[in-house]
Amino acid sequence: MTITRLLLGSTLALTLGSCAMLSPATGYTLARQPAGGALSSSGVVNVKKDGMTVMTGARVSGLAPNTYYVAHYHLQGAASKDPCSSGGAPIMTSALVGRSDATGMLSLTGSVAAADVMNATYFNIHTAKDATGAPADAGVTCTSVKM
Ligand SMILES: [Cu+2]
Repeated sequence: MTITRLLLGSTLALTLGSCAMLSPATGYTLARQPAGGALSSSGVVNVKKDGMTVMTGARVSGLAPNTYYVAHYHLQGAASKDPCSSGGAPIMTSALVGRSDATGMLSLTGSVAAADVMNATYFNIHTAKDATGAPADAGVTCTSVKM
């Protein structure tokens, strides 16, 4: 188990090393956020660094239909070492607001200054109160990220 983890770790480091030169997108799988209640959504986030900009695309299914959602990158919080449980502050310049379709599918895309999100440890999606993107909960789905 330990050996497998070490090997995985070095493979990841090599992959990230080559990514820095070629800057392809890094894909993450969204999982239910511990604070997220009963919704069991699934989805992916693609993060692409392009010079001074980070471009983000998220596709999530299994959400409530016709509902506004808001995504942010977050700084690490103190509540847990697990980023998605840490309760960290949202990075407001990274907010992406969108509305799910009638089947509960949500697509979000946007870009943010790389400097703004360089210390982010997770990306999550909250139910939003409305089109302004004010969060209505602590987050329904989340992934840790390495910027
Ligand atoms: Cu958030």
